[in-house]
Amino acid sequence: MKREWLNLYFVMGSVDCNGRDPRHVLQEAVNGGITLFQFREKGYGAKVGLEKRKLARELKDICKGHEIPFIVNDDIDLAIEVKADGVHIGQEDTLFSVAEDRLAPGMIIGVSCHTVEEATAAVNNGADYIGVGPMYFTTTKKDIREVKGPEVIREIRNVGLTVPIVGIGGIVAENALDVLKAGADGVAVISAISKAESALEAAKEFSRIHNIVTK
Ligand code: TZP
Ligand code: MG
Repeated sequence: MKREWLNLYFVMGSVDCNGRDPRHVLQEAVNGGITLFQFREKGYGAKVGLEKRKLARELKDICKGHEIPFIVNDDIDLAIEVKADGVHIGQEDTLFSVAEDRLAPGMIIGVSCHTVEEATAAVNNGADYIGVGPMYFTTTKKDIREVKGPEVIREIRNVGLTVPIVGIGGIVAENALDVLKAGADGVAVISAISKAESALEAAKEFSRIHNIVTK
């Protein structure tokens, strides 16, 4: 797992695209400079079964052409089937040990964390990266935990954890720098790219913001 893959982590499913074709939205985001993609097909109207698998393969092909790793949210069977580069699991999803046992060696496992304790546990389990959030209020995920802001990331860094971290939840161009300054390697974004008038321009703007901290 390369830390730089977290620079601009685009997370998306078909319901996040305001009725637009998710393949088109992903292609634009790729052209705009995203560095990692997570297929998160969740919520009202989400595709299931064969349709979900078909879309996963199509989105994976778009990533593959640009050497962007393809991560599947929670669905271990799908990740194995499409030979994804990894999975992302939440605290209420598949247990880390179960995911690890089932996945091919070398596959990335990312874990959602909300506290220093959860982050420490995820690192001890061997998580390749952690997603910390929600940083800010969001309506994209219905069952969000308490909003704590970038401060949680600072706390996680202050106890000495060097694990790759991405902040998630309500991140827009205007607050992304605060998340990075708190110690995140990058930002994970759904709606600020998927629902932007131009996913291309939105992704470009986030890439530009990340460049500010790495320069
Ligand atoms: N996990 C915590 S907040 C969130 C997830 C998946 C949703 C992020 O979506 P958005 O639109 O970037 O706020
Ligand atoms: Mg980074």
